[in-house]
Amino acid sequence: MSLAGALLSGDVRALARAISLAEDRDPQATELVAELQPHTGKAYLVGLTGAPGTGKSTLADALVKVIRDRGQTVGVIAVDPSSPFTGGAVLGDRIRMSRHTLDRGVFIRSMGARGHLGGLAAATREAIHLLDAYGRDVILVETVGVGQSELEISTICDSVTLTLMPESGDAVQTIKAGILEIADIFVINKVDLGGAEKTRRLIQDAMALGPKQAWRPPIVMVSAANEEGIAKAWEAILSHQAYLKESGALTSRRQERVKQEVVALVAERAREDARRLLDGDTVVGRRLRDNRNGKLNPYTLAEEVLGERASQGGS
Ligand SMILES: Nc1nc2c(ncn2[C@@H]2O[C@H](COP(=O)(O)OP(=O)(O)O)[C@@H](O)[C@H]2O)c(=O)[nH]1
Ligand SMILES: [Mg+2]
Repeated sequence: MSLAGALLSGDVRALARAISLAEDRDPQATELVAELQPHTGKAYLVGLTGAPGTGKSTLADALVKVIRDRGQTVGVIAVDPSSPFTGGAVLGDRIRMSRHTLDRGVFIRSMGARGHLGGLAAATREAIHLLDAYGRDVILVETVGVGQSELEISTICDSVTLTLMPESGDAVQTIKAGILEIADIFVINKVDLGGAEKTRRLIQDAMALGPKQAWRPPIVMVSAANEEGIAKAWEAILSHQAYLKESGALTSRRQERVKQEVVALVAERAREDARRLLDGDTVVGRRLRDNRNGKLNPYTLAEEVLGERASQGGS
């Protein structure tokens, strides 16, 4: 059976293999995703963001239980740019998540960059499509919790939670960094440690200063490790989903996502073409290598690459 056929029939090894191809940025993965496209669009995508250590993995684990109790299947992708099988945090995740290993309704995978820096977002997108085609009802995407990935995640997912913890200063940092805007739901974790109320007020005050929005992100207080408040957190995500559907924002969000994805795919292809043209036996490649005095203008060369690429029919 083809890999696509096996994946659609529910073969979990086919799914794992396909995700590995995506991780390796193997063109086969992109072809596979394109082939599976008609089978996607059914999963609900939830992004879990927040600084490292705030409890995203613990929250993911607790959410998996709630989602499974409600009879839905779930896939978890933990995005970690370091190698997928090194690093204490990821190891910790795997031990924690191991309570779900016998449940066929749960699939958990951490995604590494595998040396393809910059390819992680593309690999993550492909993994999401693969899990979607595989038939998962819900896909949780845990980010590594720094910078760019936080902003990208909001374009990849339908609903985004931002996890904060009390007294860590990360709430203040988050507000300063302008990351507040990506949150559809705020999750204040580790309420068992105390000080959560202060964090809640910080967030509330910061939101009051911001522009009025049709969706007011709720603030949910949880203790993920003690599995307290998790059902409430899931309810908040579901209310956001209902809001997106009723307001039509789900359609526009997904359109925006397709647009971003097209831009990313075109950029990835163009980057490869540029390297190939510059490394190859081409006019522009020779000009680059013949350059002895270091006076070549990269802007001019870029124009030449684009021109040469167009004259070759674009690929
Ligand atoms: N006290 C307390 N600790 C928690 C809670 N949730 C998670 N932790 C701990 O916080 C640490 C970081 O959690 P983790 O889920 O790995 O955070 P991540 O880096 O955001 O994925 C771990 O040691 C967890 O056991 C909680 O509700 N209360
Ligand atoms: Mg984690």
